[in-house]
Amino acid sequence: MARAYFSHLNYSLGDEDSSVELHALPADARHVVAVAGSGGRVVPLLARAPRKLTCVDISDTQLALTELRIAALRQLNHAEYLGLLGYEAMSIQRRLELLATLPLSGSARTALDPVWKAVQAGERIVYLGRFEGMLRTLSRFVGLFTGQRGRRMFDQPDVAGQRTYLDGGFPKGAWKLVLLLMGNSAVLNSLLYRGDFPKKNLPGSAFRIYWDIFDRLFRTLPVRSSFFLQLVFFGELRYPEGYPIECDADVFLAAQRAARDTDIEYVRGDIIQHVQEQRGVDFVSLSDVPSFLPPERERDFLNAMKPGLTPDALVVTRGHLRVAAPEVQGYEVVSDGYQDAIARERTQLWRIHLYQRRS
Ligand SMILES: C[S@+](CC[C@H](N)C(=O)[O-])C[C@H]1O[C@@H](n2cnc3c(N)ncnc32)[C@H](O)[C@@H]1O
Repeated sequence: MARAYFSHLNYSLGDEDSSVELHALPADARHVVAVAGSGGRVVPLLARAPRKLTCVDISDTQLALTELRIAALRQLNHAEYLGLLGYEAMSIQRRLELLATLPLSGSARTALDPVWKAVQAGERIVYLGRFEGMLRTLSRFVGLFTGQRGRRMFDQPDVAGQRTYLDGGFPKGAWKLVLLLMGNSAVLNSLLYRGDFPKKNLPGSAFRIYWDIFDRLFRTLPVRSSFFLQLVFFGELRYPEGYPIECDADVFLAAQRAARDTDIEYVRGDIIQHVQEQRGVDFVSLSDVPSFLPPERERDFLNAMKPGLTPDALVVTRGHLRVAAPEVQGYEVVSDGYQDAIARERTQLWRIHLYQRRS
């Protein structure tokens, strides 16, 4: 396991649109177990009011940031939540006042000390992670290479306009250079993973995979609606219609109501092992954890979790350049039933799979 990589604040906003997991999660779930990450991928799940939510991560810092988000969700109104996290403008003074009111565990407070300092220095929480820093660096290259003609994609009136612009004014040659850079895993490695990048197993070059991802985004989704595209082109979020789903007012309010009743636990450790030790888990959101597991575990993680799951539990996985192909005995692969939600996912970075336990 890539311990060194995962021991700092790696994600503060992330690169997943959790609308797929939210769509797949039934309203009557008893126990949801989810990889914490920044917490932004977990908060929306509360909108379905599960009886219990366990946030699991091998990183104290990621768990602490998740605890902060959930404390903020319980305590703050929507505008305060967006301001505190840095989606919207807010004075440093006000952010510090709000932070001071949040009831956090001692360990979360300690782990988040650097976050406090960054907020004091005027930084925004959602951009503090290493991954978000990497995207900001990338956006500078994108700006350098594609300039105003690249950003003009965001001025197109609709998806049809984007398609016309893509085949007309968009600087395709410069864009190709950017993707060659992005597709070069040595560059990504040094920027983000410091050598712990999971080994790609999808067929085709990384360049081709990125080319297809962005082509799909430009041709099928309003570009302003994708926080990922905004980060790539501007290094920050400029259009609220593309904020991640935790910011959606309806999702926020439903999650807030539930957060006050749901039994929420934070567990440091391996999520596969944690599920295995439970009984009655009916939904597992694994993100791309399987891609980081040792080969044998990557193959048998579905088997390993069986003792912890209810007879029809749902497991959701994501894979980027590396996609796990687990043994599925005792499960039905139900991904096809979710293709519409997967096609609407606003980053398009992921191969998303859903497995339903069948006994
Ligand atoms: C794999 S997820 C991906 C993050 C994501 N793309 C996002 O948008 O936030 C990253 C989180 O998984 C955690 N992690 C990695 N392997 C894990 C494991 N075996 N069990 C629990 N958490 C794990 C990491 O510490 C990190 O916070």
